[in-house]
Amino acid sequence: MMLLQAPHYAQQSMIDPAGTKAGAIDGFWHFLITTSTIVTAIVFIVLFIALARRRRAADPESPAEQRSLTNWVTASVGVTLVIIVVFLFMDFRLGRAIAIPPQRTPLRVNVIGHQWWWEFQYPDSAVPGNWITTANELHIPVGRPVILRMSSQDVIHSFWVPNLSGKKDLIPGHNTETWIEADSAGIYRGQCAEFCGLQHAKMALMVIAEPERQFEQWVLGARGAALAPTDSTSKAGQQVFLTGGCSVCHAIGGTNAGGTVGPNLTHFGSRLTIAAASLPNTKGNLGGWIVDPQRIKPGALMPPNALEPDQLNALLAYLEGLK
Ligand code: HEC
Ligand SMILES: [Cu+2]
Repeated sequence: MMLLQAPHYAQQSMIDPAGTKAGAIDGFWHFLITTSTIVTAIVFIVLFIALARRRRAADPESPAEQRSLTNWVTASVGVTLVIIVVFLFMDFRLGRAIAIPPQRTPLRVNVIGHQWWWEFQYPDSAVPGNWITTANELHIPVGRPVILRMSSQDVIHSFWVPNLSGKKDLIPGHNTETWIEADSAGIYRGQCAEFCGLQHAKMALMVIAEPERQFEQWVLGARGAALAPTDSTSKAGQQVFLTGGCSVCHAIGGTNAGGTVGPNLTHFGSRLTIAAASLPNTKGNLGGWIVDPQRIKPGALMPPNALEPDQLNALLAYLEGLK
């Protein structure tokens, strides 16, 4: 996949943190793994020593031997308890520490879960209605906390971008909140982490973290309506889109397509992937998707489309041109 070779593309991993929050979780995870490994090693060493000694002991049933065994067991249970209480205490402390985002002007984004894709809205407090609505790719500025206000349109989903943050559920009819922050620019893959139906596995997302200036530029572009098509092929493609039923489910800013069942396609041409990071956004993949989404994502809530080859070509030119 071309995307995997893009500069700064981070492999989805919780032990390769790229933000303070993920870093704290990673640190704790390493502490748990190290402690558990040491304990396991000690248990095995003691087990082998005990096996060897048992054969040599003169009288294993003697009161002295029994007392010694009781002491060993009591001590081990005591140490285990202490370790578990320390784990518990550290876990609570970490949970509290990462619950509240750093006190710096945060960016606020609404996240809405759908079967099986992600909707992102950037509210604009200065000009209400001047919102950005996009899908499956969450653009954020580097070094600034991003507060995500989450809900779901259908079933429970869970937002998880391992390199940036732990999981948080998206619950229908109930808002939840979490925050993320990226320390360095890059593309971080995320994944729905709560089984949500047939295509749960293909409900991924990309977080695109850019330096503040680049992010502001993206905002300016994303806020605008889609550029009107200029060449005749794209113009024909727009007609196919507007008359072919696509606009019942999809919105494109600046046209009268206002559907909200599927992802907003206003700037679709600038997305890296299609169908919740199922495939790279290439003309070939897009054509395959439009003709038969069920081949790529069986059960996806988009019907197949029987289009004449020239209709399809025009439609592809139009959609890929929506930068
Ligand atoms: C019944 C509603 C419906 C209709 C009609 C429909 N779509 Fe979709 N479309 C969806 C849904 C839902 C998704 C998200 C599927 C997923 O990722 O699971 C989607 C996804 C897409 C995507 C990928 C978007 C992204 O950002 O990943 C494109 C492109 C697209 N549709 C184009 C079209 C075109 C072109 C037409 C008309 C020929 C069309 N759709 C008709 C519901 C619909
Ligand atoms: Cu899911």
